Amino acid sequence: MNKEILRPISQNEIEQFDHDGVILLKEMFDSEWISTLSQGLDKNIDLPSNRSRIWDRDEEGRTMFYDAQAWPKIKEYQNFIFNSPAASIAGRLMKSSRINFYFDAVFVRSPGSQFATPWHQDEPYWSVEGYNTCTIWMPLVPVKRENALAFVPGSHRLDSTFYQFNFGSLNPDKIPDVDETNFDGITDIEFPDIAADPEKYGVISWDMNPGDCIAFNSRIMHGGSGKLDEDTELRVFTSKWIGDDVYIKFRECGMDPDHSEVMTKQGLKPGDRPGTELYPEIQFS
Ligand SMILES: O=C(O)CCC(=O)C(=O)O
Repeated sequence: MNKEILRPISQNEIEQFDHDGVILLKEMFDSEWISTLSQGLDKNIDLPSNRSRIWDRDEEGRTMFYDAQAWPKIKEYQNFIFNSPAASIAGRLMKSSRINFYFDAVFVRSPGSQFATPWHQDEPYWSVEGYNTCTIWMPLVPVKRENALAFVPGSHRLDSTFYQFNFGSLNPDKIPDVDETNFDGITDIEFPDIAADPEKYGVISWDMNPGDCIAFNSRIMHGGSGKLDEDTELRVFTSKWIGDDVYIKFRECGMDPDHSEVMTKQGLKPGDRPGTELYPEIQFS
């Protein structure tokens, strides 16, 4: 499997990532990485972490499974984090001198799931703050443009603090103690209704095959993935990377996934650069 990046990231791509906050990169991971992650995902579904839950279960029994920070128990994910070109892709796009792995998250929809991910930004939920962040979103099966994650280019540069959706409310099985957020008192700026008028917001998404990835800044508005055809599933692995200007921040509105407990156990505190074996610095070229 390819350890090195398959082709250079161009200056244009670096500028596009900075300007738009999102970029599609075709054919960056070979088929061995896709089968490694697919095996890891099967294990992950059998061995969910304590952050895992079903986000949606409809009357036909179709589901949307979510998990995050499962990598410490899944050796296939560890292999990907330490040995795949993902770190180089993220590091080069962010123009960072050093990068750390932040966490993994998976989004698995069974065939025909009509669940669409609510529109949101990621950074307001995270236990860190900074501009230099990069999520690598990888479908492990083909996905059509209308079912893939969609983005509002440039929205990572908006100054406003928007009221974000509480993902903790996606809990049909009533799992106790899930991470919740509540932006009451933080902001009263409503999150724009992007789904109602995607053209107005210049929404973009792409047809993708396994091996392709989307890299995006955690401040960008994104959502809308899902609404699958009856015979189509969607299995997505994401890895979240942090660059030079990112530091730990614990938020009054709550965090999702809330890392404050595990960070504190590692001896990390607000203002620290994430590190330790839970947020390993990865060398990249
Ligand atoms: O794939 C999805 O449905 C959601 C992905 C997402 O919101 C994320 O990775 O931040």
